[in-house]
Amino acid sequence: MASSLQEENIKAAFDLLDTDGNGVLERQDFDLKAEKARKEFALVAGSPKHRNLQVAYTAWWERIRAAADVNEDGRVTREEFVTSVINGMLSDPDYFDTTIGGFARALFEAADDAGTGAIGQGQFVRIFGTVGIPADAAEAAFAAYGASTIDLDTFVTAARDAYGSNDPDAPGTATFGRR
Ligand SMILES: [Ca+2]
Ligand SMILES: [Ca+2]
Repeated sequence: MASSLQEENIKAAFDLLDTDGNGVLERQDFDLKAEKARKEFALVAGSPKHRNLQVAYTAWWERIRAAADVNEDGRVTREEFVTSVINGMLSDPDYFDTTIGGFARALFEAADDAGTGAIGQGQFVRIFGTVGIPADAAEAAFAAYGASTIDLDTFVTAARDAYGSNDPDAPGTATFGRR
């Protein structure tokens, strides 16, 4: 069974992903997210980093759609989403890497404009801002690392924990403001 913490975070993820706020997830919600990140990090349209973002968001949407859109109308309801994520987590140990991992990497690379392989608090907050997470929640999540910068692997783990950690003390778990 998924814990109530996981379920709360998955519900919060749905609300974040429903970018246009119409109560269902559709391809457009993910296109809007990718565009928001492109603007935030001033990526040149069609550049490799921009394409990576689009590919990652589209892949994430397709994964959600394939698992959750039972009636194949191109729309995923909150209930469909929660059920599919919980089933995915329980049945596939690589679920997060294949869903969240790609998009987290693409966002990290978009923010890491100097290509140093590390990002500071400001970049971290901007990344989470493009997803829809308030700055204070992102700052608190970053502060939990107790470091001035974090690397890609740490960031991917943070994104994974925000989404589905069962450990209330993992730094990323509180990203949605819930413990
Ligand atoms: Ca929507
Ligand atoms: Ca549907």
